[in-house]
Amino acid sequence: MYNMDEWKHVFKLDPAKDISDEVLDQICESGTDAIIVGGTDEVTLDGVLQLLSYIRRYSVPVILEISNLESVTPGFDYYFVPMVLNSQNKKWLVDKQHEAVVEYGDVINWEEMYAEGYCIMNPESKVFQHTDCSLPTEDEAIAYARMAEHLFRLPFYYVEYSGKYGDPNLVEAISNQLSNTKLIYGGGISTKSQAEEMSQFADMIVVGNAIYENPKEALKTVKAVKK
Ligand code: 1GP
Repeated sequence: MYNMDEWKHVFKLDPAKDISDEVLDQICESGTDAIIVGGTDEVTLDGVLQLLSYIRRYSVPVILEISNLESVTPGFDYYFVPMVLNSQNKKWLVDKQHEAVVEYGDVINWEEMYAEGYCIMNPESKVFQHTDCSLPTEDEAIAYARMAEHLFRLPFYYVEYSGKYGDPNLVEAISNQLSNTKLIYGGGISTKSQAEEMSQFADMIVVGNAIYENPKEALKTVKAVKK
C-alpha cells in the first residue's frame, strides 16, 4: 500500500500522554512519512482509538506498535510487532506474540504485520526495565543485527535508546551489517542536527519524547531528514 523503503522519518505518539489538538495537527501535517502509535505502559484501547480517529482525518500512514493485546484494534495501515532480542525473558521475545496468535491467528491479516527486532540500549529507560533487558556490548548489539538480517530475516532491526541520544558510531557499525533488514533508530532525537546525524546511518529515525517536550524543535526534524 505504501512504500516503506522510502520512509526516513516517523513520529511516535504515546497514547498514554496528553497532547493538544494543535500539536497533533502539526504532527499530522508535518510531512513525516508515518506516525507510529505506541508506548510502554498504560496503553489502553481508549487511548489508542482516540489517537487513531484523530490521525485518520489526515492522509499520513498510521501504524500501531503493539504493546499489549487489550489495545489492539483494526483500522491501522500496519501493525509493528516488537520482539526484544536482548530481553532476558523469552516472554518479550516470543511468548506474548505467541499468545496473540493462539487467540487471533485465524483473523490476522499477515500482510499488515511486520516484526521489529528490538535491541534496547538505554538501561535507564522504562522499556528496558519493563522488558527485563540486559545491556549488550557493541559487539553483541552488532551480533543481534547480524541475526536479524541473516538468520531471522526480519524486516526491521530497531536500535532503541528511548529517552537518551545514542552513540552514532554504534549505529553506523550496525548499519554496515544490514542490507535487507531495515535499520530503525529511536532515542533522544530533539534537534535537527541529531536527526541528520542518525539518519546518515539509519533507514528510519523515530522522534518521540521531543513532540511532548519541545514540539517546535521536534517538527524541524522532518525537514532535516527529508530533503
Ligand atoms: C521510543 O524510539 C522511540 O520508542 C523514540 O525515542 O522518545 O527518546 O524520542 P524518544
